[in-house]
Amino acid sequence: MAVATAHADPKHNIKNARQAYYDKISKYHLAPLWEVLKGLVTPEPKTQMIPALWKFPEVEKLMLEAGDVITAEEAERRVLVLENPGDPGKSKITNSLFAGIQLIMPGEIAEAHQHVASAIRFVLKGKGAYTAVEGEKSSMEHGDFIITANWAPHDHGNPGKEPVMWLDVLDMPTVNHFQASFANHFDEKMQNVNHEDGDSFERYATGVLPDGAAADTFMKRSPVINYPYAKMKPILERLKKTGDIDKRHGARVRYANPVNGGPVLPTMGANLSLLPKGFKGEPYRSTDGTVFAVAEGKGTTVIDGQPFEWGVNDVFVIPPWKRYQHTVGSEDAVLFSISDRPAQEALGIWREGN
Ligand code: 1HN
Repeated sequence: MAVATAHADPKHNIKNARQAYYDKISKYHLAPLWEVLKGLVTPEPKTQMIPALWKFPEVEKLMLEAGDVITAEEAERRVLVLENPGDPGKSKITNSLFAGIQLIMPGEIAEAHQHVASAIRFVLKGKGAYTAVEGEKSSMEHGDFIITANWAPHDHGNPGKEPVMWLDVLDMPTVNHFQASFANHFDEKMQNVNHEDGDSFERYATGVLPDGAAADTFMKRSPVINYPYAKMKPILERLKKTGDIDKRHGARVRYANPVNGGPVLPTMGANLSLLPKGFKGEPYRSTDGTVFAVAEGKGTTVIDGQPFEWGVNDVFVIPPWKRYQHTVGSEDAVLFSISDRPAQEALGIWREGN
């Protein structure tokens, strides 16, 4: 009877036959696309990443405790990874980006190294530290945006009196996706400094370019090491004053490569935005997962229907294609943001919507 029942159920038979076939082809490292196709080519972006917010007062407290358990020298870089709760243990905040908070205590240095992954730093708290990038020693002030391009030698130090903390964002997951990572340590702990503080900004980002500015070198990345907050904030105020306020993003500038107007790095692009008091942003979404850091003020961002309330130096992340909307109350707020948009644009896959 059992045999007769199996024959009477053609669906059952075909299932068995298919499974036997799949088992057979797997020995040849072959697999049926038709079983997985719908999950691979999705009609809309699919992500395991979830929206998340890190409150600075909590992070700061825990970060200072790290100062007690490990020195910057032992750690190489004393960084707490901002792990996306949707994908813990991967050192990712989005699928393509790493983010972390770095602490350097008075008297410490973080030794010179270089790697293929590009980094950006957005300075959160403390005064008196510097980062030296490609021979330019740059002081770090709250809100400064500092780039460390692919293979650029860099070291940090804190000759000041206060702990200094900043946000690090790297394209490391992108580099590792391509399995193209290289890194190198130098014999000398610190670089030879041959450019004074602010040199690259003054040379390249004030309306002139050094004659014969190395066009090839700076087509893919900005020559500017530090875009100081003190120079950026007045530009946002100008936009606000003339009403140049985007309905989704507020009064926003894009950090640009002054040689060609392109993004600061080929893999990562950044913006700085002033949300004027009373701002109620229209909804927005885009395929670039975006990390925000709060430079000034407080407000609320509704992400995928969920409200996230933020204050100064908080960091939050919006995964790809999640709809979001910023609102601020009775004071202006300033938001820094960084994403993989330039990489997606270079590949022709970036999209935005509402
Ligand atoms: C790195 O080199 C730094 O140089 C910071 O400060 C964070 C995260 C992953 C890999 C390398 C730095 C990093 C990093």
